Amino acid sequence: MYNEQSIRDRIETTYMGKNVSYFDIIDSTNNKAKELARQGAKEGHLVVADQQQAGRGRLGRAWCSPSGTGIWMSFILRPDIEVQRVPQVTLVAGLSMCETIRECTGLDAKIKWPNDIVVQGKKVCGILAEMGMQGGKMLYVILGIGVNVNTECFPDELLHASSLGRLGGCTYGRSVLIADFAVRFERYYEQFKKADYIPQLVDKYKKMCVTLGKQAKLVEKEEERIVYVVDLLPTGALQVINEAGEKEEIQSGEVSIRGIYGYTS
Ligand code: BT5
Repeated sequence: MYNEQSIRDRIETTYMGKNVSYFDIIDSTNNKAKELARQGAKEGHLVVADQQQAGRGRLGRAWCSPSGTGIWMSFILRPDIEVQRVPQVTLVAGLSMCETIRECTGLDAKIKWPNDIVVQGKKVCGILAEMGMQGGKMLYVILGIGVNVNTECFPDELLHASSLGRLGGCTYGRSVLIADFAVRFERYYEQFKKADYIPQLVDKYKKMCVTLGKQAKLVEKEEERIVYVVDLLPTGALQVINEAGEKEEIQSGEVSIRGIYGYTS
């Protein structure tokens, strides 16, 4: 059973996911969350759909969101932080979801900077944070998360996609995963808002991140180049050494990063 009640019944947080709007079919949970945010929905409000007809990734890319198989959800956040810190919300969510997947499935989940969770080199989750501004002031952040939970088949073009069910060899409860995520995310998000905790969160993120300490392919628009990934900076940017031996900072949102031999390695 997967519906508003099954999700509500399991959520044990103070405010994250306490209000749930559930839909059998929707265009995109991020769109619905934006609409609700503009109407004044509170921080932590959660929009969930069983199926998305126009699920989105970054830079307008499509997100495959069939019915009965995955978690397609968006949280409304209203953090009182500087706009430059908003991309860090993606990292906090990635850390939380990586822990959730490990805890609920036992699978060896890793984070592929900035917004993918991978298991055995396959993408099982993607995160899309979008911001709403008015008159130079940030009104809300929509944190959209897609997890392939029990998906059996993917379109041929999604070479790097897989699901927890396929990799774990069993079926997992979507409401259980959402509830576990909400607790972890609420805790880390509260810490994240108090800037003192950033070094601790960055340390935890680094331990689960597959992107660090190796060569990688940076894909920027049409251009590809090889860099060595040195570190994750407290700002959430990646520090790399380019082919000329110079240090550069790579901000999320601008680029995709790939392994040289495969999706992550
Ligand atoms: C992401 O973008 O990975 C962010 C995905 C966020 C989806 C959630 S679902 C709930 C909420 N509502 C929305 O409309 N969106 C959010 P990006 O890094 O740009 O990756 C997109 C790429 O991943 C696509 O171009 C495909 O190559 C691949 N892809 C598409 N669907 C996938 C899937 N179900 N599993 C794995 N990979 C997929």
